[in-house]
Amino acid sequence: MNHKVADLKLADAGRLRIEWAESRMPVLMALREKGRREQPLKGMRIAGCLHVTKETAVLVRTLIAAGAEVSWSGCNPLSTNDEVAAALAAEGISVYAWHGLSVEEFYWCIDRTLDFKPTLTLDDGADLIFQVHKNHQQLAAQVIGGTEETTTGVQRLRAMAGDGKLLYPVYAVNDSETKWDFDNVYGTGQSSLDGILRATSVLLAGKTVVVAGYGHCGRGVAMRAAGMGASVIATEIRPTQALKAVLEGLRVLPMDEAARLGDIFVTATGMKDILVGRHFDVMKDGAIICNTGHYDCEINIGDLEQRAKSKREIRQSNEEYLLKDGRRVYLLAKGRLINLAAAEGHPSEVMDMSFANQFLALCELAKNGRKLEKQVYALPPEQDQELARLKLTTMGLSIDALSAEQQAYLSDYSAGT
Ligand code: RBV
Repeated sequence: MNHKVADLKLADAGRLRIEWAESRMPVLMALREKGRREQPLKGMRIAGCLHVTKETAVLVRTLIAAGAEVSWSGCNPLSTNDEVAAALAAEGISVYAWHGLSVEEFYWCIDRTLDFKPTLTLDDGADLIFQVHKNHQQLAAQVIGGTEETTTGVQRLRAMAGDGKLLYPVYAVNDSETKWDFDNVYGTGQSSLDGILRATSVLLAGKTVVVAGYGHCGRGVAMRAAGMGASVIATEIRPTQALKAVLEGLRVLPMDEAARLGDIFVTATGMKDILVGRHFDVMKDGAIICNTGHYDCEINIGDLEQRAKSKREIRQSNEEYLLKDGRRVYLLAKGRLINLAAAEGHPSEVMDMSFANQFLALCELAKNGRKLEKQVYALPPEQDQELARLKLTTMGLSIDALSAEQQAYLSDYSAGT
């Protein structure tokens, strides 16, 4: 058997979800048709470790249409959509993923995808590529290259390349403008609020939302929370980011002060120990806490457990911690990324561009990967312009172009007042 999923009977429901996503991902679908004709991934074996969602399924089907063999695992214990996993397995695709697997099972699934000796790897958070480097180094020689989807993964792979430890080249898909400037901002903004609302159903208007980290993801969450009528406080460590938040009209405070004021806390930093014991000690009764960063280290759950008298699951993805002094704190999705654990991840329309970048990066590796150094590479910026243009076209939008005279003006240093 080439798969392990929760329940194959969910396949029909999963197929419908995937079809729905396909109807919202025109750029990737156009690349699929081109790939079907040109077979750029023929002969490639791709091991993927990325949230098993309806959007990911569209990517997987596209890779196969372009000639690849694929074996897949999820990249987070709580992000797999079991219906989608069942649909992929029923299509004969090798997939090892189910919602709620343990950490041991998580690595077991990754190992199964490595059994078929990939020539390309695809990561979101770098767990698969680390597993190759840690436990399966003998596989690295035949891997032409890899791709990485997210900020946290790219950061770690750069550190690894800096130490000379990276065994094959990696494309940092996250660093493409058509990824980080859209997926990270609008994707995270909407899907994180989606997760919070599905897990709580609270009214956002009038709430104080504390967003930890004013990077692209934090900015997206802050913008959307403000749009729903919340007053938003940002916490930061970089002076320039803090200034941007202030000039966007947000309050900026250290977390030690914000902790007393927030009704809802969202961590989006990529750093550990953002919410710790001393913060839980001063939070309001009823405070809601969640994380949208890649790893579940931003909220120190051990500190919360220590302060709790009891806990119960009050609704799906929502645990009530009754603290010793009688206050209640609500932890969503066990501190794992709220948008994928409690909702469906980013909407298809924005993943359309992220996964178009993934697809093109893998095609480029299949063609020219052997010529690359063992480094982390960015995709060419022209690709962003092409993808954005294609996206605009599919939205029925057209834009202006410079005339020949205007082009000349760009490099005319004699022009002035
Ligand atoms: N992400 N994928 C989805 N719907 O498949 N939603 C979010 C989806 C990715 C996103 O690109 C981000 O970089 C990563 O999840 C964080 O793990």
